Amino acid sequence: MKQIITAIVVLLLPGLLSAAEPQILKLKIEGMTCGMCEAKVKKQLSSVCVTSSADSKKGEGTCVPKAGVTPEQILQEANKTGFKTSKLN
Ligand SMILES: [Cu+2]
Repeated sequence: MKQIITAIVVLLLPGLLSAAEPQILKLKIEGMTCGMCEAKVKKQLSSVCVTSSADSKKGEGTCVPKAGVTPEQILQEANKTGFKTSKLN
């Protein structure tokens, strides 16, 4: 009986872990020069991301997508800011 339970846990574990861990999308954001630019990107991303970040020095950003949001939708939203955005991962 114990073996069966162990087998079930082992089988279910990868699925549970991937469901619990939100996938962070890494973005390349070109053209940001200051904190205002970062704020503009983050504000735009707030409609599609649970949390987001933007770093003008690195020219990068991150986004934890809201449920059901695709990476394409996030890029579309980010590109509305005028800063050319592409996926890093
Ligand atoms: Cu700026």
